[in-house]
Amino acid sequence: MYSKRFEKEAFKEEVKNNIKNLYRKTIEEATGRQIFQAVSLAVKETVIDYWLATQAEMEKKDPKTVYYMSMEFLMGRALGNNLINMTAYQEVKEALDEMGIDLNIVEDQEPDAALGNGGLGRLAACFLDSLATLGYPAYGCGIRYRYGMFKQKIENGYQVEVPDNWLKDGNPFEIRRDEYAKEVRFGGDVRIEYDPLTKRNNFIQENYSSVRAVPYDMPIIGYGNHVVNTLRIWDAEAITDFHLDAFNRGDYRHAVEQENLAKMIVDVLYPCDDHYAGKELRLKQQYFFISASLQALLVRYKKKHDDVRKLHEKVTIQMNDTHPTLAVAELMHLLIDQEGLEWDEAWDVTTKTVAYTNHTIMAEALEKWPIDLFSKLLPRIYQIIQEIDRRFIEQIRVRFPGDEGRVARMAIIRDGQVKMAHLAIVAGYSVNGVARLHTEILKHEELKDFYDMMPEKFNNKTNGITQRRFLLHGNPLLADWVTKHIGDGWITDLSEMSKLKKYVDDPKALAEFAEIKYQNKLRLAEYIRNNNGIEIDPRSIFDVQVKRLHEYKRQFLNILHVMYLYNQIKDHPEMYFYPRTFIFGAKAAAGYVRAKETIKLINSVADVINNDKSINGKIKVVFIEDYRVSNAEIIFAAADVSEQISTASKEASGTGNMKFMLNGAPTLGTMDGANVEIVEEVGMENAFIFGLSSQEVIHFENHGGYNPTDIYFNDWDIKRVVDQLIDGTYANGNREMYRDLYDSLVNTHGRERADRYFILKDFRSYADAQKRVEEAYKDREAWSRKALMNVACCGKFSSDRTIQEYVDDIWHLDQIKVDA
Ligand code: 26M
Repeated sequence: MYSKRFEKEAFKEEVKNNIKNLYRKTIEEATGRQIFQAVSLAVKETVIDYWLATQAEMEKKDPKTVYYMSMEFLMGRALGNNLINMTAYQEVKEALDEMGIDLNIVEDQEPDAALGNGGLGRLAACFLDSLATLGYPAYGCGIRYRYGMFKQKIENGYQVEVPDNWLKDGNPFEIRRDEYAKEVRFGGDVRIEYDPLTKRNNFIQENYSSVRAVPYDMPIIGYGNHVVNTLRIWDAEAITDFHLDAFNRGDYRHAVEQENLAKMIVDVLYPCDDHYAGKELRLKQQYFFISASLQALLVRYKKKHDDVRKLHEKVTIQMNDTHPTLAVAELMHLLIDQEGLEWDEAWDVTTKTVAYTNHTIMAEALEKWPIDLFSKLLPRIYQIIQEIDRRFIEQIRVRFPGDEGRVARMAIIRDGQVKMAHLAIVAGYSVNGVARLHTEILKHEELKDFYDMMPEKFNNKTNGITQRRFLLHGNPLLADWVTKHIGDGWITDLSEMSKLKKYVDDPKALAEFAEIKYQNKLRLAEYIRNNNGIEIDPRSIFDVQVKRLHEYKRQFLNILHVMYLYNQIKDHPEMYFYPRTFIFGAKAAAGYVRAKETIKLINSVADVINNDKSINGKIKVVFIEDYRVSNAEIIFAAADVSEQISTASKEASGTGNMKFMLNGAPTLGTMDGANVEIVEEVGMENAFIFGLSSQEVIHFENHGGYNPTDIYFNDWDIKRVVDQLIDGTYANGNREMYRDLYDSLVNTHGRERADRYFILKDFRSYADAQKRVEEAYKDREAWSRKALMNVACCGKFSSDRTIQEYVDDIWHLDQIKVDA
């Protein structure tokens, strides 16, 4: 019954029928969007069969399952990826061809599911892909935001944010599961009632507001194995019974309030990934999805098991950063107040069930909730955290008698705040960083106190990416070429890529490989022509920096260097210069002023340089609007150079760096995050490394920083570029437009050091590395060899490897097999 595969004729019939039944139209009359819906629904037919088969297998085997809790899942588009993982892409493409429909165009009709900001959200999406592909039972648990990450428009060089109404035409792959709805309660008071029968205090929440959480399930399809896991995202609704009831009682206001609360909670993803702002609504979002997910998880567990004291034998919960850390206290609440466990029993289960991943050392991103806000919104949860804190502090005092400084640094509740990272570490049975260097910095700097007390919890899990989306789907030319040379084993075992090493000295192979890069550059050039109206030279070096805009990621360093090159070309028109296209893509958080100024600067520099005929097109600068998962696939495939230039120690891992490597773009970067491991795999000679080490940066930071004016006044090329920020060169004579960016480099702002991110300090070394890139690129065959070595050495950076490590060291899941 499950073996229904794509039979071409049946599939074509299905698409036609869908268009007829959904829209009362023929294929010829249907719009692109309608065809997308019809095709997706036809695909869903088969998906559902696999999904049912997977569920049946889980029912039978009762395997241990991971619940990956995340505020973000940056899934991108589903249709193409689903076809790829069902190994049906080619057949469907042919079937549609026969109907006069181009699958590529159909795919382009789908909006990205942009339920995430950047690295952390996309990592969650890659992990789900790998879990299903490796046959591990997993649920992603998150929020079904009405509006995902905003769409970025560039107007007059400035970023403008436009709402992303991604559900407007409906989401064809999701299934609403009304029967699994749960109630989530906010606010009110906790009444303590002694029960003489059980001789226990009962904690009863009263006068609360509540919403109804309704899950929507999305299929997560494993590659070629018929496993379909579930991404469960929660929508919020007003509780209608209550609404009527309240209305009848005349409590109209309360009813309307609950309606509004429900609408607000899931309305929009917070579009910042850098700054914790202490917004009450954000805390509501967190509790909403955590409470609903845990309630559902317990119901599912109890269907097969009667002793919740053994929950950890069948369930593990991974918290994607501190955003889901309320899971610790909510699980305690459910186990104690609903399941009747004693505190110690509940704590034993909880601390064997939850684990925590840290994604940043940036202090401003740490979640610390004001006590008054927290205790009003979540009174019972707050009580529980107080008790966890009280017991933890007792333990610190036993381990480190008399060390009250340590108590102050490690307490969960301190200085009027609830520190979520501390709670996550105290309760988690595992604490992991996301690249080797990052984990070392956590152990020896940021989380040193916790590492001293509980070293056994700490471990590293270097991030990875899924090659199914970022090579097989995103770069079909290279994917086919690789398969032709080494077979298709790499699709599920990326370490097979090392077999390409035998071609790195084969001129014919190198020429073919270079030609594929060229074809991909043509594809990107066309995208840029259509979207930016800029003509770029496909023979120029495509030098690419795409990622969220952040000061620590140093897009500013990149554009200052472009300004420096431009000065050189203007001064020495006769000088040899290999044509370069500098490509940027980045969204700035809506309230991050300096990030937005940097976007404006990049666009201004682009305007000036791209319109200067005197430089013969030697440099072009392109800012790609609305960088997102779908255009990322096109960008990575076409890149020659991967810019990974964060201030050392600041980028926890980076995952874009791995996507470039997979697509044959050498890294130009600092020894930061996973760059360190990339270089270790590919060899120094196949990367371009520059800048301060993390130890040097940390040393400067611990000793009051460094003095950028020493550099400014002694390096005239640097001074000239920095001064051009305030002499009107890139601002039509306006000297104020980039004053703040200028100041950030050379003037101390209140408590903020000048050049906090060591841009001037690293400038020369960056310019030298860029020079080495140019020299290396001139030797076209030697360059292709470097590029191919990057592909050949990328095996470690598959999220399949990462997930296998999570399973072996943290989750201990049972694998499942699905016959179809
Ligand atoms: C916090 C508070 C309020 C609103 C939003 C946030 C928030 C959202 C996302 C904070 C951080 C967020 O993401 C951080 C992130 O993406 N970190 C990146 O994680 C990647 C995956 O591990 C790493 O590769 C990157 O180095 C790291 O920057």
